[in-house]
Amino acid sequence: MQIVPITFAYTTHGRDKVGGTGPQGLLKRGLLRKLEAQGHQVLAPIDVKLTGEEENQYGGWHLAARAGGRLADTVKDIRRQWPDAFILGLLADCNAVSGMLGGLQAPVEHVWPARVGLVFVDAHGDYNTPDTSPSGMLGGMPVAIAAGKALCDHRLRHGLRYPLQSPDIVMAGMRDLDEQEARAIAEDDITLVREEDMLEPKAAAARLMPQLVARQDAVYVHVDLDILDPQRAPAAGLPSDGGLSGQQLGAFLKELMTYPRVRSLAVVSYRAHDDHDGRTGAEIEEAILMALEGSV
Ligand SMILES: [Mn+2]
Repeated sequence: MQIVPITFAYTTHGRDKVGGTGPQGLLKRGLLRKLEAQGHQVLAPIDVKLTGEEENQYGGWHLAARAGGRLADTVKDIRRQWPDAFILGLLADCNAVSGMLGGLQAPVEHVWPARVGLVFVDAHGDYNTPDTSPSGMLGGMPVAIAAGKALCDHRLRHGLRYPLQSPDIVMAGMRDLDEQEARAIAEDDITLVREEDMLEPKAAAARLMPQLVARQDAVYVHVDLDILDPQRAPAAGLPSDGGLSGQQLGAFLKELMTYPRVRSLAVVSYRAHDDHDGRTGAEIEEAILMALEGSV
C-alpha cells in the first residue's frame, strides 16, 4: 500500500508541546522504515507547518484553529496528488480531528464534498460541549465540534465545511465518560463499543463498521493513545485506569482496516519527551504495525 505520513505538532499550548512531541518521537524510532519492511511504499513524511508569525499570534484556540486549517489543506493536497494513497497521521492531540476530516471531505475531483465518517478510538468521549463540560477543556470537545454541536460556527471546525451526523460517527473505548457526555452520546444515537468489547475485534468491528462505511466515500480512524493501559504506556495521553495493550489495540485496528473506504488512520497524544525508557513508543509502534500489516 502507498502510505503518505503526515506529522502535526500543534496543540493549544504551541508547537512541540505535550503530545506535539509524539510525531517526531515516532519517526525517530524508525516507524516508517518498519512499515517499508512490511512491504508498504512509504513516501516522505509531510510536516504541517505554520509560519513563525502565525505561530506567535495570541491565543491557544486561535493557534489550534489555524493549524487545523493548515492540516485540512495538507490532507486535501495529498488526495489531489496521490488519490489512492493511505494517509497515516502522526498528530499532536484530538483537536486535529476536524482538520483531518475537513481534508478528507474537501472536494477534489468533483464539485461536491466527499461523505466522511469517523471511527473515534479514545479512553474518553471528547463529546462535551461548553455546556456539559465539567472542565471546560477544549480537548474534551473535538468530536462534538466535528458533529456541529459545540462551537459549530467557530473557526475551530477548521476546513470541515459540513458537520458530521450521528450515523457518520462510531466510537470505541470510552472507559472514562462524563455523565452528561454519556447521556449525549446515547441521545444522539451514536454507535459505541466499550473497551472490553474491543478484545473481540471481529465482533466489535461488525457492530461498528458496515453501516458506517455504507454511507461514506472515506472513513477516518482516529486513535487517542490514552486508549492504552497507562501501566504499559505511561506517556500516552491523559492516563486513566484500565486500557489495552499495543497488541490488543493493533488487533482491533487491523480488523477495521479490512473494511472498504477506510482511507486514513491517525494516532495522537504520545508525549515522547516523557517516554524515557521508550516503553510507550514500543506499544504504539506495535499497534500501528499490526494495524497495517494486512493491508500491503
Ligand atoms: Mn481524546
